Amino acid sequence: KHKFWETQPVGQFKDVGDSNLPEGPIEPPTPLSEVKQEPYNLPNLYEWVTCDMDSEETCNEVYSLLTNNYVEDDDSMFRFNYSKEFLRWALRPPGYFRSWHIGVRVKSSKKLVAFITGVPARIRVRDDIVTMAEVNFLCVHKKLRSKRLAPVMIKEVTRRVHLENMWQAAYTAGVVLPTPISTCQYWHRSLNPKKLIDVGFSRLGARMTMSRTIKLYKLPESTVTPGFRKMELHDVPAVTRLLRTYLSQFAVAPDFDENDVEHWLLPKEDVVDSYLVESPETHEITDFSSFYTLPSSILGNQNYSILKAAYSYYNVATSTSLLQLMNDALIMAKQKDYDVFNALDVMQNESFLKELKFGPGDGQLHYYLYNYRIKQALKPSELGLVLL
Ligand code: NHW
Ligand code: EN5
Repeated sequence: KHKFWETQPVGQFKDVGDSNLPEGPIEPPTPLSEVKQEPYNLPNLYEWVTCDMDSEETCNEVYSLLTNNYVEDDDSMFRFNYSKEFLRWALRPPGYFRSWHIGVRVKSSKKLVAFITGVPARIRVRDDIVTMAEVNFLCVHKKLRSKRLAPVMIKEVTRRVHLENMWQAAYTAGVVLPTPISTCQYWHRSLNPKKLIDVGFSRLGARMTMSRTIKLYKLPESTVTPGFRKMELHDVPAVTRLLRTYLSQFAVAPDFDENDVEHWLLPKEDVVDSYLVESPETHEITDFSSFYTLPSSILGNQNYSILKAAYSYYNVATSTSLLQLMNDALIMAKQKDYDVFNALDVMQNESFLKELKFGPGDGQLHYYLYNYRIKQALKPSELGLVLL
């Protein structure tokens, strides 16, 4: 059934539930001298390239490959439309390797037809802090699908990760592969219900009129938590401390230091938004909320071409409830003209989803580790990791 994945060091379906297998790396590292020195073979018409995301031209080519060929929903009504600024941010975190930004071009025309990326990250699995690659943006042009190009891309990124002496990876996908460490549900909170219904993202509920629906999703004009403000550079140490303490409770979570927090969480217009609560009395940073911006192209609608979506990222509440904090995040997203606010049922998100009028979507997100076994699948609430 999975001719490629059966050959890889990942949890296999036949081993699900086998409690005799130990947690941890599936195979040991090999000496670097034994890592294949040459790239894997591609079909003859194609060549490997390393994509320089600093180059405006390369970034444009990656952007247009993904805009036209990346992830769609099950009914092909929407397609992710990561912005160029977002891609630059996602692919250039502290310690990134240019060699992990891998493209495939047609030799004759130089057209970019496939892409895969890794970025380094320290991920804690229970008590074990592991330096991993986060693999993302795997994309093969629609006209080159089902030719077994994806396994070659995955083997090539694996080889380049090994060359940096890293032996594990984390990735998410909407499809089931061998084998998820957890399966999460997408939830959606309408901010602009009229548009969402017009474009087929959501439907008018039974016995609901448009005006009742608009009223149902109305939010206050401004945030309610005293001391709620945008995060600034000088907040990095305090946010890092707050987040590290919070994430320590989850079975799988990033091990963020101050450099990581500055990169991943300092606000960047139309890429990542972060807010915090500074106590009006003590000036302590007590709460934190963030979301990233990932629009989707609306495929074949007369009136609209873009759906503006915010995705819940990392949130920590200590002085107020997570419910009130996330309500303020919804208010900010509404102020900034987002159409929908999306969240997974990870971390403590279940505590606010229903009350804040999120509804379950038709998509799931499966989390995976490469070359690291987990004894039993985790509950989404045991995951402290959000990938882009
Ligand atoms: S998930 C988003 C993936 N991208 C898309 O869905 C975009 C639209 N689709 C496409 O471009 C986020 C193509 O359909 C793709 C497959 C390229 C998906 N992950 O070439 P073939 C990520 O980027 C397996 C992993 O004929 P294709 C995470 C499939 O099961 N494997 O198919 C990426 C089959 O193998 P099997 C996937 O449709 C994580 C084989 O590919 C997959 O033309 C990557 C078929 O290949 C997916 N999303 O191209 C893994 N989709 O064994 C990283 C399909 O079942 C692992 N497949 O026969 C770690 C590496 C680093 C390790 C470091 C130590
Ligand atoms: C790697 N980092 O399916 C990511 N999205 O629910 C790759 N559905 O938007 C993995 N089909 O339910 C990506 N509206 C996997 C996800 C791929 C994209 C995807 C789903 C997630 C989605 C929407 C639109 C469905 C359109 C028809 C959806 C219902 C919203 C409704 C709002 C009101 C309250 C009830 C729910």
